[in-house]
Amino acid sequence: MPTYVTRPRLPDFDRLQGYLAQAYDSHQLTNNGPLLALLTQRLEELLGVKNLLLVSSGTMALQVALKLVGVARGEVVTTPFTFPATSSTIVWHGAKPVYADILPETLNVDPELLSLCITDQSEAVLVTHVFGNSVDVDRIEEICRTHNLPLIFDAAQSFGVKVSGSSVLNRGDISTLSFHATKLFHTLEGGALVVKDDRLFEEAQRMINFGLNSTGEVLSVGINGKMNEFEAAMGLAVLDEMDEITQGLSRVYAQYDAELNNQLVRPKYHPDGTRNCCYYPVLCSNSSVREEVQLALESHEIFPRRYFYPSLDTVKAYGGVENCLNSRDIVERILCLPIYASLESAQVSRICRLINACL
Ligand code: T4K
Repeated sequence: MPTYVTRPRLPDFDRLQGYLAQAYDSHQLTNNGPLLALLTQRLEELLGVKNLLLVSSGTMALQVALKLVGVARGEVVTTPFTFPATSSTIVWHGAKPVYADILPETLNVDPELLSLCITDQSEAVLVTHVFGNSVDVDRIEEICRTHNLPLIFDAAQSFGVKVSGSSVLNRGDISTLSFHATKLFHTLEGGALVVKDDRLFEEAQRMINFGLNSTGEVLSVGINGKMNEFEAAMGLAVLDEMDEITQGLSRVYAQYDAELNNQLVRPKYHPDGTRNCCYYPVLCSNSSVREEVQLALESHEIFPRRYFYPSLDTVKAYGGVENCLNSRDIVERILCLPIYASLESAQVSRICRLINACL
């Protein structure tokens, strides 16, 4: 059986059925149903946040976030090393992504380069906590305050991550999350926004429901970005198993740390940040070694992924300037190894042996 980079969690079927039965009984399938309300409450408690709004995907969360802070046709300063959704959302809004290169040690955006990218055309900053490794939140917040720019964090990969003892989702103006099936916590498809400002949060609630208020009046331009009750049911069932999931991920992560050859560089994590162990990225010394490792694993039906590839400053469709040398170097050398809670220790050891033999 092939081993992929991840394996979506399928929660206990009876547990899931218990939640689904509630939707069958109530006939409330979407539009702010009781399962959605319960999931929202449990997530806010677990993550230590307020103003969490569940939506239909991580990409929808980004779309809504940019709209909320008024991004229109100007520039958004962002990172080239992230999943395409981050950049794509900017271009979708008719704005222009301006790429600040990354720090090769952390794979996160370089705050000082980010500061240099700000112009009088800038409308917002949108950066990703890559692989759940928190960016230098203090410095980036300071830069955005100085320039009076809204700050959005793409926290799609940061479920449960803390910085200096509290949730990283509380930083900046808005954080967005992905609850796609491949994430450690998921709702099949889904996502969320965490919005600092109460007024903006109310606007977000309207925005994902066609711009309607509670009495059905159209107050603003909106979209349908809602999560439905079946997705919320899946979220609740996965949430019930969260301890087992995080323990399993930590176990696999620690085993890679212990058994992989130290020639493979691992990113440096935020000094005051926690990790959620959702990804295990390794950096080979050059692209030939990366290719050799990848082929060796694939010949045994083990499929690591080139997250992220390509460097987004090189994507013609996004119209950015190709100036991010660090990011373009990293995308040639990086591989994300398989990691999920049910990945067996024997298979992790096998993966490590195959990789170590290439080095
Ligand atoms: N921002 C960031 C930083 C993100 O990482 C993402 C998403 C987003 C924004 C956007 O959020 P969403 O709109 O997606 O909620 C996957 C996910 O689809 C994507 O959500 C995720 N990031 C990205 C990092 O990974 P692909 O194209 O690599 O997915 P795929 O289908 O190749 O799946 C990876 C492996 O997982 C497969 O090789 C096999 C396994 N798999 C996958 C699925 C879907 C299964 O075994 N079963 C499945 O059902 O993007």
